[in-house]
Amino acid sequence: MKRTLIAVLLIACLAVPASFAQLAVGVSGALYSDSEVSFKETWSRFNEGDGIFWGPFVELGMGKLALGLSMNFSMYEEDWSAFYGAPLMMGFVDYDVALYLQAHPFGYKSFLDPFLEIGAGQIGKDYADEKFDPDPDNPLYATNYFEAGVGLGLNLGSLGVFWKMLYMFPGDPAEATTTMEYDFNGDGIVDYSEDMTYYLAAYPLRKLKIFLGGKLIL
Ligand SMILES: [Ca+2]
Ligand SMILES: [Ca+2]
Repeated sequence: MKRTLIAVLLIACLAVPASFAQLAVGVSGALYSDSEVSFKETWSRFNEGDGIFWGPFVELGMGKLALGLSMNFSMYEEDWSAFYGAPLMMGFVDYDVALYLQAHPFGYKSFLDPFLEIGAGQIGKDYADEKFDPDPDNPLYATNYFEAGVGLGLNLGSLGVFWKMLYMFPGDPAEATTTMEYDFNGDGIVDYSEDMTYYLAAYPLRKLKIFLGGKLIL
């Protein structure tokens, strides 16, 4: 989640001097696919609600540019009864965090608002409950990616809705850091510790993600 922290700081730094900028907050749902999905099919999959990642986003509109940070999540349970030897449903969360830049040729608040977007993010999976998580500092699977695509928004004053479709491309493998502790003489006191960095198992990256969302321009 270091990436998320950097993204938040970046937006905060940019927000301070940009007094002409417009801050927007909103909620979006994302669906993932390996082939292009029509608007009609997108709408029906959102209505079924299956496999949609929901979450908040914040955007900073600056004339014809906007900088955004989105976080989308999907919570679900897996049946671990066979593995555990007793009935057990284990909760997991899949997440997708992205930092992106948009170009709005008609302006960020225009009524008809087509836009282009590029960005970078991480998608991954972890235990939903830290209590059961053997490694709370790191996800189970994660994949870094780049994204690029198009969108269309409709804005009525301070309220807006939008659709966007982004292609995702794999980036550098996601790293995790964990502290290894060694007690050489078995007296219960750690004699040596070091941070170990390793690559996480990859989260399967789909070709496309399609968003529907709404925002409030503050
Ligand atoms: Ca974890
Ligand atoms: Ca020792």
